[in-house]
Amino acid sequence: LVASLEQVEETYVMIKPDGVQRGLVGEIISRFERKGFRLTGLKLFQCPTELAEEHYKDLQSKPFFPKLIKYITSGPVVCMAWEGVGVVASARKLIGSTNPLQAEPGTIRGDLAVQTGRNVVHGSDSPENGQREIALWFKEGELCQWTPAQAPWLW
Ligand code: RTP
Repeated sequence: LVASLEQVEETYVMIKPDGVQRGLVGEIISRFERKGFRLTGLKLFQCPTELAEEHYKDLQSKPFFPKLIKYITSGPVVCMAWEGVGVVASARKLIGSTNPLQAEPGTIRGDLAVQTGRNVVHGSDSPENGQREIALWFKEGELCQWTPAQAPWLW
């Protein structure tokens, strides 16, 4: 009841190729599920170069941009859409700082990553980017809006 009055948002979370190849898919999905967010999209996907470049277009001028594109396209990623109250900021908290050295223990990067260039997961940085990125990575028929059969104690 209270949750319905608050801001329900959507965010795009992506397990990067290192996360997939290190066998961390279940672990990472589990953290978002246990928190209480709702999964509305999920797929394993080999990202083409053009899509990686579009996703990271704001970083185009950075010196690390070519390396970043190579990293993201180096193997399959897991694309996810998550829905919930404050999910954008909350997902960023669960993920931890960009540089795993600064990420707190208990966060995904704090627990599971070492280097900025191999930081296992992505999360949208604003509700607007959440919408933009979900539209970029998913086709309409790939997303499911659903309501649990029982009372939604968690959102
Ligand atoms: P993300 O988009 O992946 O969630 O990461 P973020 O917001 O925490 O960080 P951002 O600054 O947007 O950078 C995007 C991704 O680029 C890689 N990166 N490499 N100095 C470097 O080598 C460097 N800096 C950033 C990271 O994979 C970062 O997550």
